[in-house]
Amino acid sequence: MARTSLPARERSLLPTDAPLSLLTKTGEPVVDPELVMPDDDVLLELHRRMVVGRRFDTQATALTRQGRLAVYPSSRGQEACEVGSVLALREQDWLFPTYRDSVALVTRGVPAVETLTLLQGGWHNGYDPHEHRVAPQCTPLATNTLHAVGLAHAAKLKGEDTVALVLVGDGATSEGDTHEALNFAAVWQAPVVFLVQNNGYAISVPMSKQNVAPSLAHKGVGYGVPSVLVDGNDPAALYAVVRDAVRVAAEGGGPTLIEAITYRVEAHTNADDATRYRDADEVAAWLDRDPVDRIEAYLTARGLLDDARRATVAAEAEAYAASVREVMNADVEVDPAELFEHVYAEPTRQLREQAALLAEELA
Ligand SMILES: Cc1ncc(C[n+]2csc(CCOP(=O)(O)OP(=O)(O)O)c2C)c(N)n1
Ligand SMILES: [Mg+2]
Repeated sequence: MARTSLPARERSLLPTDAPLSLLTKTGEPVVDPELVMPDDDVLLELHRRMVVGRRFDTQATALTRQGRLAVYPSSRGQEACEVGSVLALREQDWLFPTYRDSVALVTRGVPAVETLTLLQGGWHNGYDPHEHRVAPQCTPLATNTLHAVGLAHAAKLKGEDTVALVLVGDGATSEGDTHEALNFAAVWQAPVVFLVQNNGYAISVPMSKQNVAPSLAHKGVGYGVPSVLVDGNDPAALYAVVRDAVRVAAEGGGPTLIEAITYRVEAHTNADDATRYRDADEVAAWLDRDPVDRIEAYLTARGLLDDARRATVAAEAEAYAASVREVMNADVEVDPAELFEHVYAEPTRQLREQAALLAEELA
């Protein structure tokens, strides 16, 4: 039986030494007794969503150059995590993303224009979190870990079948919030899955400057949270591992910490110059482990992906990017007074004063 399919009390607290994988970097299947290859229809959907997600990401970066977006943190190279984790969720589950996870949002069904409102600077959050069961994208690092544990714990108390999946970066694991969240998730056996996208850097700070634990997954052990280390550029393995952690959580087995080893191909955001702190050789080595190429190679070799389907998916991605361009190229009228709305249920005296001051200045 797959190791990650065991009941909670038998699940290993320690991650494996090597990241779990189902596909080699060139797309050959890996026989791993601990993981089950997802069904063909899931693999095809992973491929389709990753191609569309990557095209969205490229389009969003282009919109920063045209001044249509204030900032965009690209997840290029991290599509296996962005798409694999979201497809592993059930409809009733909640996603707690960060600023980097716009591709996860659109994969979850949040309209592109609503996803990009925050990065455009138009509004704090452009979508209804309840409609999609996607919390607002967190910019303060790791605060979403606590939100996710809170929601998961509340769902459990209410007897609801809901799992919370929280996405964080490697850097966010150095924040106290992550540790408080892991501890309470374990104490309460909350139905929550922590997915750490270890993309090698926290802006310019490499992993070697902020962590000496054997892996980030090892950080679950001290809290009693079973931990999994997975190849984050392997969409099949990523999906399988998250799906299993969601199932365990839904069955009352408690939290799981997953560390996915991946790489941020682009700079931190369009405002960052990554050539100042990393070599081109390092980036090239990771491009060689590209998650989209990997699943394409596997599906092609299996005869599941032919030129016709590849062309259909590419056309869908182009049409999607064109629709994103069209809505984002429209000028938006932003009312500065709206800045003060929805900050508190009842605006504080200070907020009212600030709003009045702004109104006065604008007049
Ligand atoms: C609490 C807090 N401290 C500092 C920052 C500034 N900051 C923004 S992104 C970032 C790096 C985060 O790195 P990581 O968690 O690895 O995520 P990645 O950007 O690589 O996806 C920092 C330090 C912040 N947003 N929030
Ligand atoms: Mg990082």
